[in-house]
Amino acid sequence: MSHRTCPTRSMVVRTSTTVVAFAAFGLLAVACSDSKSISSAESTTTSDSTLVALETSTTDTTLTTTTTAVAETTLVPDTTVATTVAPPPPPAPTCAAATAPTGAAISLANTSGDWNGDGNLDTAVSWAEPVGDGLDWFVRTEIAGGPASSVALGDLGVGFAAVMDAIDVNFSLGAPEGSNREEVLAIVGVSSSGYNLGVFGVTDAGCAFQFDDGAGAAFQLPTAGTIGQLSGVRCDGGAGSQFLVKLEASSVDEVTWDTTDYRIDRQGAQSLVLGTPIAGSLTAGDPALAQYGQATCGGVNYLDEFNDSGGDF
Ligand SMILES: [Ca+2]
Ligand SMILES: [Ca+2]
Repeated sequence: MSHRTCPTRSMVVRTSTTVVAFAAFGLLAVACSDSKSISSAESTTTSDSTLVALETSTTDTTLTTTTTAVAETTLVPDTTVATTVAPPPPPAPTCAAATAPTGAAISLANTSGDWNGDGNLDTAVSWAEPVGDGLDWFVRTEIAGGPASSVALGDLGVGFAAVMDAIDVNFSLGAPEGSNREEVLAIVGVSSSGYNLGVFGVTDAGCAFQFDDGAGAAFQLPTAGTIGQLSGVRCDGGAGSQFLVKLEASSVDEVTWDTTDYRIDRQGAQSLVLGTPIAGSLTAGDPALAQYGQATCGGVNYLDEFNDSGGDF
């Protein structure tokens, strides 16, 4: 009768899994073939242990696969966030005035330099617009990829305006990127013995301005020569700096000249002021005397009122 228990146990195994059924069937077959020497209780115990082990293994594999699928699904939203389009750049700043030469403009002069310190060359232009019997003069800067803006100089009488070149009134090696900006050196008027020079720059927004003297008037550098009186300007620098020096010389006998040098310092954003005067003396014929009646920078002699008094522009 003992062999009748075998089919019943086999049906229970098939309700679990196919794999378990085959394994269990094998075990049961062994148990049945030798049913006379092995009790049914021993056979059942062996089969149950095998079933538990196989079912546990199958369950673990299924859980692992499910966990992996969930992790992959979670990555999708992250990828979508990373491809979000960047916001548009802010609009270019606008300047208070941006007068441009009209078809009637005369006396145009041009120069170039890096006015905003971004490494790209910018331009500047000066001109006059006929107004009635007079002329209105302008200086305009144009930043490459930035704004254009103008400074109105008004009616300069018998004088005129003309941009000449790029200079730097306050270069400093190692200064923060973008803060070393070139400035515009320009004639902004004339005198009985020469010219008056002005300096223009641009603001952080790229808008043009004329440097003042720190006391409400436009900063002007006369370059002139007359009997017993010379005035000029030169660039100077050293140890990674660059600045302008205002020059004056006077003589009562045209033999011995008293000289005065003023370093020009930038004060605040838009002012140029004279530093402590340095006095000296030169004798007529000394080559160093000539620069006191000239505007020179970087080896370029822009105006020479020492050798060519009376105007050479
Ligand atoms: Ca530039
Ligand atoms: Ca500068």
